[in-house]
Amino acid sequence: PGHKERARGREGSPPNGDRRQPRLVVVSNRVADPRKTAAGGLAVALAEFLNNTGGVWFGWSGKVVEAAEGGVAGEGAVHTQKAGPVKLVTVDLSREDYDDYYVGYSNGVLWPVFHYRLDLADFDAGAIEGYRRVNQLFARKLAPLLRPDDIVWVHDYHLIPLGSELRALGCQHRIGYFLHIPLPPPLILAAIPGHDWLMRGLCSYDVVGLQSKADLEHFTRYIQREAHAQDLGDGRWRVFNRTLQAGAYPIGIDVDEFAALTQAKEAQEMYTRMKREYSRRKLLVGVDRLDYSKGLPQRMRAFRELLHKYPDTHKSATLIQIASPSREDVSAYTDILHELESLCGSINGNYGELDWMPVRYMHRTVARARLPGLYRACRVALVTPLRDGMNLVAKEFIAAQDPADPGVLVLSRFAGAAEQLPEALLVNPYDTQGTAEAIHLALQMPLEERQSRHAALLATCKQYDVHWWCESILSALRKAQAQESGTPWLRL
Ligand code: ADQ
Repeated sequence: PGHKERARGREGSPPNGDRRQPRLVVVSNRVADPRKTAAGGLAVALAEFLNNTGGVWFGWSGKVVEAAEGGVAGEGAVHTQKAGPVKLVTVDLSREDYDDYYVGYSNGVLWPVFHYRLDLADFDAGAIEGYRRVNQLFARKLAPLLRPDDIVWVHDYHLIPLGSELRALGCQHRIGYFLHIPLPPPLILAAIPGHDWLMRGLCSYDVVGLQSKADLEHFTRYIQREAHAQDLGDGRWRVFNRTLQAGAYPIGIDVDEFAALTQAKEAQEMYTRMKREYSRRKLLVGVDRLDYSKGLPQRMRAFRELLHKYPDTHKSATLIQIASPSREDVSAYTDILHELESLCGSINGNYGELDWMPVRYMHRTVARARLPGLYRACRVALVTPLRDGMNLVAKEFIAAQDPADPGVLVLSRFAGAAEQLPEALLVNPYDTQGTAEAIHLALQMPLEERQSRHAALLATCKQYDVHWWCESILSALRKAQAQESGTPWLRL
């Protein structure tokens, strides 16, 4: 059966049809219309799941209003829209809330620290208040919409305290949380002023899902050390007078959908165009949001080292680097843009020939339907983040390959995906020489080795696909007992 049927079969009910299934309420910073093709893997996964089960998707509308309606700063207007079986509920943010919650705290503090970049964190005391304010706003707007047996699933670093804010309003629902980015070791977390408040908020959930075993270990070490958590076995912990289930649930992609996209018209056209245009070259590809966690300058230096050390790659190796614009109102992102542009320029200036440009760099997003064609036309993918929760590009590249003549994945050992994908060529992106050598190996890898590595990688991606991920977390949540509330969950 197709994946849609499988998902529906496992859920056991047509959309909205069976009241015995608890309703799912997903909360994330941004929401997407599940009927439209979204750009990212997560939006696609959640959209499909909600499409099959019905439910609510709650989040920020993406709109910043100069003075929120009603005149009270932070009190955003709520919009409700029906999208097939899914109800989309969104809230506007005031300028001040957007600046503090989104730019200041989420992307100025939590993103860098959780990616081990204390040097880039801007610990502005004001921003944490905005972060708390918006989480309270979300809780206030969401709580009245909840039915008693709803299951609530909160996503990502923007909304860590949402669970405790909902509990403070009396919500006794089963509430789960998934962190899409890495969770750093306790000593790095401890650099965040208010880390105890943040982590206590994380412990208000019934299920805490993390991307990797390493992240899970950091979490359990933290709660043991800082909150004397008691290990109840099987991933269950007693902490702050509650019981929670913590687990590593590595996010996957919809392999079937991606493989089908590879055969569709737009991807085929892209593939043919690339093959024709670069018939004499061996293509390497990088597809990333332009973010300092993705290790783009380090990747370019490794590629430059490859050209320097292995003249056999001249006139042949061509790196197509696509970096989509991201968070341009955070200053660290402008710096990385300039550094990358200057490196690409100097590589092309030093090594380029009239008929060969080693780097094709594009600062834009590629339409999702064309991506599989691009991946398939390339011999090597460079997925070399300095730190990454998972990295879905690695899995997309694997899913798009022709198993008879597959490309090679060069993968950073610091991507969450490395735990699951040891058959990739794992590299340390800080090691320019070592990465250059691995790229050279990838370009020269014989067919048989490419095939056997790819087969193993594809099998893992299929086994742990996005449906497995949704199912595992939701089944943990379904099993979670509504907790006896001896003492009410106090507002922290
Ligand atoms: P991201 O940091 O956004 O996600 P990633 O996992 O690579 O990183 O997902 C990016 C998605 O956007 C992929 O589906 C990719 O195809 C697409 N994309 C990226 N650049 C693109 C471009 N230039 N053009 C078109 N599409 C592009 C966060 C965490 C990750 C984690 C995911 C999901 O940082 O570690 O894997 O959430 O949990």
